[in-house]
Amino acid sequence: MDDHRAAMKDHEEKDAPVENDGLTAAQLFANGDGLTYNDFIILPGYIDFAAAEVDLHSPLTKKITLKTPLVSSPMDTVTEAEMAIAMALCGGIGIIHHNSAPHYQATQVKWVKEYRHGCIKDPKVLYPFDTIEDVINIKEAHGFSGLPITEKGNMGSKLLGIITSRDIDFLDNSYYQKNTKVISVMTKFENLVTAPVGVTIKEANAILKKTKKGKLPIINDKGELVALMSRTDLKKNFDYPGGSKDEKDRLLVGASISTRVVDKERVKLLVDNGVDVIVLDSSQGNSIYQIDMLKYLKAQYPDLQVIAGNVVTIGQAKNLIEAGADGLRVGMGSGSICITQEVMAVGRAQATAVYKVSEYARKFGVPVIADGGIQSVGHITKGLSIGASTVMMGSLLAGTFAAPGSYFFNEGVKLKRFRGMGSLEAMDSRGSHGSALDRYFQSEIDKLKVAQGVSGSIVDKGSTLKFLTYLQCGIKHGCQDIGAKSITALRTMMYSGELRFEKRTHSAQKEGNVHGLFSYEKRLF
Ligand code: CPR
Repeated sequence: MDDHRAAMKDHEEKDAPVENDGLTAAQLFANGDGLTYNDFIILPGYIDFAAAEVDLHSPLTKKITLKTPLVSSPMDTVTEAEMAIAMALCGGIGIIHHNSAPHYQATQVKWVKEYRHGCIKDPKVLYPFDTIEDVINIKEAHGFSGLPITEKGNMGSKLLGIITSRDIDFLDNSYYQKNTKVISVMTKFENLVTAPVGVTIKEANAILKKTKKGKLPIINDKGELVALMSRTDLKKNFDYPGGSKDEKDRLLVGASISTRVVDKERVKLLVDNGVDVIVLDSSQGNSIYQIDMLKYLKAQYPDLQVIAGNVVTIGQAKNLIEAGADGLRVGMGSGSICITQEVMAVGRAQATAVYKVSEYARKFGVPVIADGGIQSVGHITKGLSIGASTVMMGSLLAGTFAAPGSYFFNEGVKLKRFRGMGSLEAMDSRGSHGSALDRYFQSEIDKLKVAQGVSGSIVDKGSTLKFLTYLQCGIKHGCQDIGAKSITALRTMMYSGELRFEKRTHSAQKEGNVHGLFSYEKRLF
């Protein structure tokens, strides 16, 4: 070969496309193995933008787009009003569970829709003869202090005072002190800063700023407590401008229902209270019951967005898309508390399910939620990179402040309860409030319940809002490494084959985790 030809060959090789490095998503999922998020890794791309510039907008349903692709699961230890508010403030959405009486669920929806920054909807209120120990317990269980005390110990009764950490910090720990009645140590009404009913958020904010108080009780002309504003909640107005909102500037919220006919009444209540999206909650969504309910909802409430599921195959997805689904929830047996695959012998590895269903559903413009099995922020980025538009989380959010339930201690570790919705414990609780939790318990003739999940506890993860901010930043950094400036770009890169993946052997997975240390502390943010 002469010099000229050798130089030409060199040149051609340098300019040759590098598509052979790694696999396309289609190749990754081609051979029929069931892959989980841990079984593959995304190869890095080219960075020419800052992580902060990454745009996280992504569709939840045909008509609703979220600013952040995060959804909290309709589980009774994950999503009630407080979690849904936190999710919406961060640009995601919470789906209120239906393991409760219809009016209870509808009230949760109402609280989210009526949420005004700074106003605590259902504050803990003390009775004058409650004790310091009660205050300490509330502080430990819920993480807040600054409790109003009223004549009858509830809202709507005459305000007598407020008790804050400052009132009790210097009391010693003795039996006597713990049993001291709050009335004798509280800051009394005459020394409180209050505001009258009708005060605007702006005015309340100015008062809190000026007085440097943490809480501002709102009272009527009879001196009765009607609302409580909180400084930390007011601050959220400024810290979380990118919330998910409807056209009336109210936070977005979803709610789950079962496919039982009685839940047609439940939906009516939810719609009356302003719900934005309904999730049909079945572990195997491809059923005549779900299809009938879906058709009914789309006919009865044409403007209501309905997410159907759960599905893991193209066949299941096809039926629900044809019946009018506005979004699909994908996952069967991948949840952290789940024993469905073990007990029912049915399900699918989550990454494969997400890829297959998303690839099919996109042809009909139906977005997919990757539901379950999200153990880290990396898993979120992986779910989005194989076609999901949003991800739904249970365990990752359980244990944060806004998850329902109180904290408790076990051997010095601060914990909250977390349970599968098909655990015996969750199913048993349905009798007490007449809910129709039949996701896992199909009909009245099922005399013996077959559990599809477990019940347990989860370690305290602190502030929900901080944790969600960490997740947002994590996804942005992941996208930056990949070279995708938005979630939309990420999906386009995947389907065009530009995004490259690699399977991970067992030892590659071990290598990708912390190894070789005697001890370490894993702090995430
Ligand atoms: P993680 O995020 O905790 O892994 O999974 C949450 C998801 O698990 C829920 O959104 C739901 O789809 C699913 N799930 C909840 N309870 C379950 C039981 Cl008892 N069994 C199977 N899956 C369950």
